[in-house]
Amino acid sequence: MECMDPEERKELQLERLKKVVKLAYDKVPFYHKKFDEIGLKVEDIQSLEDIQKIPFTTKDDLRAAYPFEMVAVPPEEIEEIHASSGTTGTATVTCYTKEDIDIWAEISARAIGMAEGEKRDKIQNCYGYGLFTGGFGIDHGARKFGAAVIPMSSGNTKRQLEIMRDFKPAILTCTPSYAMYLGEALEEEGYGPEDIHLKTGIFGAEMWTEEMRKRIEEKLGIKALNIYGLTEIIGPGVSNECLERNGMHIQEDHFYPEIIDPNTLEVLEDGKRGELVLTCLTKTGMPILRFRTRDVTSLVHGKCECGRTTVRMTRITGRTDDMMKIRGVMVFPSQIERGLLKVSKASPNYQIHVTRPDTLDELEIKVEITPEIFSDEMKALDQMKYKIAKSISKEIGLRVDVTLVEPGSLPRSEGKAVRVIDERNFK
Ligand code: DLL
Repeated sequence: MECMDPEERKELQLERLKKVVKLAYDKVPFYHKKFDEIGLKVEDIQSLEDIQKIPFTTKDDLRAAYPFEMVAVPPEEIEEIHASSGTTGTATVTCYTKEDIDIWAEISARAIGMAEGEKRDKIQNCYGYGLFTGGFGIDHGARKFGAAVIPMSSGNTKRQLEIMRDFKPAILTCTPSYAMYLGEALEEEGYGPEDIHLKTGIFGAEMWTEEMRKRIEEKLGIKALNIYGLTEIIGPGVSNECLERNGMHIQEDHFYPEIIDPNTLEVLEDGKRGELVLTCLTKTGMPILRFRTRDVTSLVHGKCECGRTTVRMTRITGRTDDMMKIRGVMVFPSQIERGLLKVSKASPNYQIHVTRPDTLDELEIKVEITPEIFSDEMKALDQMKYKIAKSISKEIGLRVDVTLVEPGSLPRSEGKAVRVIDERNFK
């Protein structure tokens, strides 16, 4: 599949697209209504280009369908359920049939194959096991591949390092920031790459950079590969880098990618950067057509040195909405504002700063103090700071640092306020 003639693959994609469009129209009221509203018939999809006639699906559509309204099969056919890492009220749910799990296992196994996996290998899987798709996605893939999975889940770094030295895993799977942290912790314990046996790492679920890749590779003595995926589509493995580390191969027999201009919503020509839109061609539990991922990337066609013919997507450099992923948790600025303004007398003039001083994300909220409080004593200021931090943490589920700044000191804007300064530099 990965090396097949691209023209033949297109035929397969079209055949699968027609089938999934019919399933979505017949079984999911949301799609039925959307098609009827614009007079679109299932038979109108006769070529891959016809996909552009289909309306987009957004995260809000999926939220509105919470929890199971997008499901296309009877409940007894659902085998596994996952949800996005959104905090209160923002989760999107994905339901998998047995066949969907097989597809997920297959693409995740391909990711392991791309990472030089061999059947005798052990995989230390430090993605979280739970509603998050990371842990189970890699787990399903490792089993399908025939490698041994060490289901560590995230956290407990000391134990992770012990297992890494004693069990001698060949492949590490976790977020890039945790890989970096593990590398540093290994060094602090007085060990180096020569004391472990890793050859590759499959890292994703958050934005990272080439600089970060170099540092991880040095610290752990491995080749670090990028893996992309999202709950709404399936989970990790929608695309993955091969050893060439030259873009992530999209598993095109299962997912049809398009790049759109997020403003005009026009499909862009090959090579242009824009928002990735994905259609699941084979998933039946919850068929998803033209999902706006909000992730910014570009597509690269043509054969890769590795021999695979699947289209590659370049590193994600940003999002077209305001969602931030901080320490793996989805955070919207609106949640921060809500938390801030729940505190009486807190000023609505604020700015969100996200940094990654070392390996972990830090979140700082700068809040202007109102003139009344400004003249107050230190104790009152400290209390204000504490209340704001607590209220925001409650809203987003993450610890935040609050800095109170002088009234009028934050920049004002005549158009949209610049609320978020993300200094993590993913470009
Ligand atoms: O993060 C699935 C996953 C697990 C991918 C393990 C890779 C490894 P969600 O929690 O639904 O699913 O978050 C999906 O995370 O839309 C991107 O914004 C971001 N993301 C995922 N992979 C990458 C990556 C999982 N390699 C959202 N580079 C996506 C940049 C990524 N961003």
